[in-house]
Amino acid sequence: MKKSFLITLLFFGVFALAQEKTTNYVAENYSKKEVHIKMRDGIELFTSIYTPKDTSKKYPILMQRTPYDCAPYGEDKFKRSISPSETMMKEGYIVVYQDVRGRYMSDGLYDNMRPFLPNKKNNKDVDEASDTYDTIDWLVKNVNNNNGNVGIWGISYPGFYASYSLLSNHPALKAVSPQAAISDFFFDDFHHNGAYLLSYWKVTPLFGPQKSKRTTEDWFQFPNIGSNDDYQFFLNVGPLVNLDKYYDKSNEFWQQLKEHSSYDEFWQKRGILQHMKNIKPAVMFVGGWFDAEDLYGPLNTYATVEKNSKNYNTLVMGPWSHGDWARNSEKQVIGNINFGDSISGFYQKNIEANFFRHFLKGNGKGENKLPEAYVFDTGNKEWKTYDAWPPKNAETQVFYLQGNENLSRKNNDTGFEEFSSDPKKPVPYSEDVKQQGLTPRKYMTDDQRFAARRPDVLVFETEVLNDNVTLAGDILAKLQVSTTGTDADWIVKIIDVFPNDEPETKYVQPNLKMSNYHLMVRSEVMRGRFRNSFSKPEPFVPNQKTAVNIKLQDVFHTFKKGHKLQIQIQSTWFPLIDINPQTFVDNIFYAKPEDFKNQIHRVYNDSEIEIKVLK
Ligand code: PG9
Repeated sequence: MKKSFLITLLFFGVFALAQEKTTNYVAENYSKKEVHIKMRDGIELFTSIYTPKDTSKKYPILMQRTPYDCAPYGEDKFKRSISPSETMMKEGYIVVYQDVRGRYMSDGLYDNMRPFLPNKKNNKDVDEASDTYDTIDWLVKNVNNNNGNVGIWGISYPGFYASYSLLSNHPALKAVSPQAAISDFFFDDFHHNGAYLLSYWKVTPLFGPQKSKRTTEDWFQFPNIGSNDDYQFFLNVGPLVNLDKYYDKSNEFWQQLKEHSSYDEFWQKRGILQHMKNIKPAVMFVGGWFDAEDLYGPLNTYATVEKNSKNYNTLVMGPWSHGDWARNSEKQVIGNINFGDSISGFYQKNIEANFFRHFLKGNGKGENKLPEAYVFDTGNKEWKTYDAWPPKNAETQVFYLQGNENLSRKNNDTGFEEFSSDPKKPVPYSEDVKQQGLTPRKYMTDDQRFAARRPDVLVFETEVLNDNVTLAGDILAKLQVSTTGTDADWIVKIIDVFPNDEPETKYVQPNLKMSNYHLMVRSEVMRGRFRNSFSKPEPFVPNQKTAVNIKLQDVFHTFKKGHKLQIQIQSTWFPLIDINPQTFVDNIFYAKPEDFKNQIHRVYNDSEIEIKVLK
């Protein structure tokens, strides 16, 4: 099996396989051309163009720009499915796929999250926006039977290029759907609030070495760690620098990750949010409430465009993990939880196809009856629509982390809870011994009982709820902490505790029961050194009470009557993220074995959890 197909399979799950049945449809109904389009600096980008054989009408162009190949290559070989969905494939569009600069059959050098150049001076000043402009310009002038309107969509890294396309300012670009769109690698994918995602280490080669020529084959190798026990492998490795033996200097990305451990100019100039203003095309951001890879991106890019632009800008958030909405699964199951039937199909037919049809084939005036926010309540398991996100009637409420594991609206206790945090026995992020793919996925809805029963995880819980409580929007953990050390990570988990009589289902893994299931609804880490600034890390003063604020990404979840709301606080989360030595060092990637020290951490009872509750 071709490695890039394996990569697609890993990132987008069975989606690629499940399309077997539509293999003939594309070949029977579309013709295919492959071209190398010359950019303004002379570099040529490989572009694959699928055009409906029915030439009785003109079609808009739908494009995806990707770092993950445009396979199969060859004008006589056809993708199993094209377009964002089967619905749109059968409706008929001219569908275009392009290898971005420096990838596979395109020329030039790759630059991870290539920085946008706002003030281009000449044709040598190129970026993904200029490449998109030059590509669109060539397509509308050279592809037969197009109606002059262009749409762009993409999931994940292709989602980043979709967001980026909004900066091209080509007049033919009318509708863009960035989906699970990366916005900034310091907060999406490879880092969360400065903590390095060790769980991504195996995938580093994907963006590591530069290719030397046009190729339809992968030019990188994933490491063989010789073990299926991720926790033990990474614990045995110890300090991150010991991983160097797997990646040589040609793996540029591994060197960049090690050299830029703070939010320095390297990462800052690669973030796209700073440029998301005065956007003209219609935009529909899509994401999954349980997307382990890119949750920060869609939510924050949508909010930034909403704040800085007057264009048609909408949000769809479903009960999905990474890319689920593009699959044809009848049941929407993530780990142990089934969120319902035909959820992706509903989205594809009634939301996504409507968006593109209206702006690329219709009058494009925005009267397509789609709401500002189409969001799925992951507790009640139902779609809701709002004219704003977060909803205008969401009210801020505060809970306090009180004594006796009490999560209370009252702040009576003036003490603290404390635990010993041992780098040699970090809290596992999952009970699963091996991560299922090259990137984390299932843990987002995993049961958290295993953690609640550890002495190095603090638990705070409400009484059994007398009424439903619907959280809608972000969550702010305003922790008051101290440590005997000079650095520490702080992880906050929001958990829906099911009642003991919760009905069992066939989806729950054999060693678990739905009775008393501790469903993780949201989680986030703050690497404590970055509590005041992501670019200027600061040590803790030992034993000094210190504020650490952690914003957890939005949720839309009803905690039902009979359930409990639980908060867990811990300082290791392994090997999802790397281990903080708990001694302040310049760069954790170069920490030495003697820096890793057991420390006593305290969480004071006046710490607050600020939630947004739907009235
Ligand atoms: N955002 C996803 C990813 C990026 C980089 C490495 C691994 C995964 C994605 O593009 O699927």
